[in-house]
Amino acid sequence: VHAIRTLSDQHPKPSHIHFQYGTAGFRTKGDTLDSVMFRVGILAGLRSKKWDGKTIGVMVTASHNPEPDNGVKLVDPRGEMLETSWEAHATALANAQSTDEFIAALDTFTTTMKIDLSKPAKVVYARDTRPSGPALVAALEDGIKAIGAEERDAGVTTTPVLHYLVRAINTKGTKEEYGDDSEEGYLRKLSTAFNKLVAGKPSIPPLVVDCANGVGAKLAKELAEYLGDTLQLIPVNTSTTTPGALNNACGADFVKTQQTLPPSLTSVLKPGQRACSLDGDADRLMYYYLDDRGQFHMLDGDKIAALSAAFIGELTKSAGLDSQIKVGIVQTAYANGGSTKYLSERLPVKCVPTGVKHLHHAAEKFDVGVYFEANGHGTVIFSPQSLEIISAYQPSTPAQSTALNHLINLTEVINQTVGDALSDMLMVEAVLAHKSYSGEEWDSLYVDLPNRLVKVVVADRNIFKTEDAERRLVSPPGIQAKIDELVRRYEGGRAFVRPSGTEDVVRVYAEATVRTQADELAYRVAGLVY
Ligand code: 16G
Ligand code: ZN
Repeated sequence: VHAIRTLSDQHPKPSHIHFQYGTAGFRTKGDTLDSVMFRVGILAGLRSKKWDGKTIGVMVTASHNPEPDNGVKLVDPRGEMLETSWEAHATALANAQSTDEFIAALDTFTTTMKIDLSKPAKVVYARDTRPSGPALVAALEDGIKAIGAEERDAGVTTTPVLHYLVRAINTKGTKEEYGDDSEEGYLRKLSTAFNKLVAGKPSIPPLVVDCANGVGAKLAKELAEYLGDTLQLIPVNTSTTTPGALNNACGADFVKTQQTLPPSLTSVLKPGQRACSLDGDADRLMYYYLDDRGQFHMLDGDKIAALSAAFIGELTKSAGLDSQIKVGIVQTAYANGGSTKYLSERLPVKCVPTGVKHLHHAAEKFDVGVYFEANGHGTVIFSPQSLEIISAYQPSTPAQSTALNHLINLTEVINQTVGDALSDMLMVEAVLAHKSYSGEEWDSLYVDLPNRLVKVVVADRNIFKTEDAERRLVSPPGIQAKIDELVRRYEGGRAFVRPSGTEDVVRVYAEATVRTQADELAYRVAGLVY
């Protein structure tokens, strides 16, 4: 307690701020997060003790948000996001005003959670390229020190690498070993599986990778070396030290929200060529291509889900495993209606509230769960049982054997802990190579309905409550009936309103068969909540 008290005094909580551990952990202006980092260090240590000394991860990043923002989130022992019930504890600890209050809150917490303080604790942490990162990591280290946990600094790396490391460390030497617990181990695992997947396929055209001027640039360059000639990566927007460059007019979020090519790529990308954008911490991926006339076409998370789910379904069938391994899809309300229609005609589709934890948990209920948010965050997870079935399976024909090997390599190329832009990119390229698809052919799996997303600043977003996976508003009363009434007037109309989990706004989404109608519907629904 003495160490905690002394160090806590050095990391005072700013008096005017209320912190909240939300869908993306704590996230706000980087220069207000010092006390939060210190306390998260302690919390990570306690979480590790609760898990009997298993390694807990801490990622310092604000992802696609502007450069001055920063944030922090915890990673559980299997490389997954922090268990939901601890989010409220994190929030409570972060908001204790004085050192005395903080220590009292810690005391209550460890007692009610029955945390045995004599247990060992291990924490591994990493940060993205934000300028506020080093100081925040120093505060985090003070917290880790204060609770007496063993620390491992994974340096500057992507969010998915940190998730990978946590799983790799905790499975080391077990029969579930996930890979070597290093960045090299990660790169080797992904590239080896990818090279096997595309061996013998026609050569893949070079791929432009927009790195959002973030940490993905470092990993993309390293990955390029591991891939060698199999897939030539052309990383662009790699200025990780230029002030203000991060996520600015580039990156996955820019592409998704603006539905346009990053201006920095206009001179790089040629008609017919495809490219992809990562976000600031490389856990989101957006694809796009220019058609022969130079027209931009976006291939978002829904398109990635459609492409990969179909391929995995075909492989399980060719391997003779389709009766034992069922593929399912998880989406959110933001999934384009075109994708939901296409997918639900082929596979079971579940809709859940926004945020990776919801998608991930729903995906775990399938043998193979393919989950993607439209914004490009997602992955594919194989249940432990299906992994066992796959590894024990004896194919009876050469064709079955080939399909089985592809399936095994896919499980290795995919980072199953969390959405991972580089891993997803390799999965997409492998599928495209197998199907001999161009961007255009991939795009034509189904047609996206025109859609519009608007944000509305309201006095209090907390009065907005939703149901049915955020597709309907229950509060304030009366609004949903008016939305229904509006939607009926538009062909192919669909619209919903939900409070943002990361910004102090309410979001409105609308789609319709015709572009102008989607826009009009969005603005009229926005008018209802304003
Ligand atoms: C967070 C979520 C992301 C979601 C977004 C929605 C994680 C790791 N990230 O960034 O999945 O799409 O929030 O933001 O869960 P919103 O609530 O502001 O619309
Ligand atoms: Zn991100």
